[in-house]
Amino acid sequence: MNKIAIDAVLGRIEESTGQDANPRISAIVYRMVRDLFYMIDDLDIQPEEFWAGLNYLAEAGRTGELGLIAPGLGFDHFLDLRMDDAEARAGVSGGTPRTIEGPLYVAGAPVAQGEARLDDGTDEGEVLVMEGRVLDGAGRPLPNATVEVWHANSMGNYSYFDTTQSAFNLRRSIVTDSEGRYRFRSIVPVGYSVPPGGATDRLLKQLDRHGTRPAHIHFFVSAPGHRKLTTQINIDGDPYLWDDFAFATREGLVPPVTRVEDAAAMKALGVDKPFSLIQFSFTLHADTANAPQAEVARQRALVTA
Ligand code: MBD
Ligand code: FE
Repeated sequence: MNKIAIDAVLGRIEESTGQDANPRISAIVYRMVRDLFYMIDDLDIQPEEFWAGLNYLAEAGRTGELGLIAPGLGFDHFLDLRMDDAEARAGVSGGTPRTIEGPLYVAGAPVAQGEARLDDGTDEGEVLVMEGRVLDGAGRPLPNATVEVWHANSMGNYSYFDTTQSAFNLRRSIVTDSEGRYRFRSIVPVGYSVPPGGATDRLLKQLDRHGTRPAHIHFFVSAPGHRKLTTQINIDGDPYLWDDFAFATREGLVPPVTRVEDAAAMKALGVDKPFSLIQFSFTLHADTANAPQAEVARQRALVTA
């Protein structure tokens, strides 16, 4: 179609806007409609293709997979890069890199002081100990910081979404001690894969892509007077380490994993097999009025006791 005709119909649609329209929503909706009209015309999208696309999105909504399609198409990572850019412009730099939250956080996890065991003892995976501190920009420890941690089991599945796991398995909120330290015992996670045959999987197959994440552990780290950090660490050596379907692996978030085989260290933990040890400290930025709020409000699962 010619541009004059497309713009004419777009004009008629925009003119239908009422006086009390929400200006932000109107701007976004009309921009989206305009971009999609032009896309339909440029790609000569046929009616069957349009309806297939609409029904595809409806299915993804019904089955709860939009939260997987978004990271799979790079939206979550793109929002991170935009937040990094906004921070850089506000003079906020250094510190532990952020990376995406993903769709599998559950609010309301048990709170522990200083240290916690995350696994319920049923997972045969290798024992993992992770420890470190929460620090401010000057390297000073932050006592009373909160380290929220969540990760998959040795099948790559997350409790709550995987209803076979116990409540809050592999999920805790750990408050740092007087020296800013946190420490937890858990099991080494395995990378998550999107549900086979689901909306995300079928889309990725059309793109000749896989739907697997490398093994990772999620964190929200917060402390009074500091910007909330949303991040992950990766388990080094995972074959998908730099081939994450969600594009979330970043330099600075792949700490070395030490295999501990020392008998005394194993005995101190009460384990009879070697375990993995990760030491990693988080550095937060002080609050600033210049940068957009680091804490992102979004719909999340919440479980209350
Ligand atoms: C995950 O575990 C995850 O972290 C993301 C971003 C998407 C899907 C599953
Ligand atoms: Fe995850």
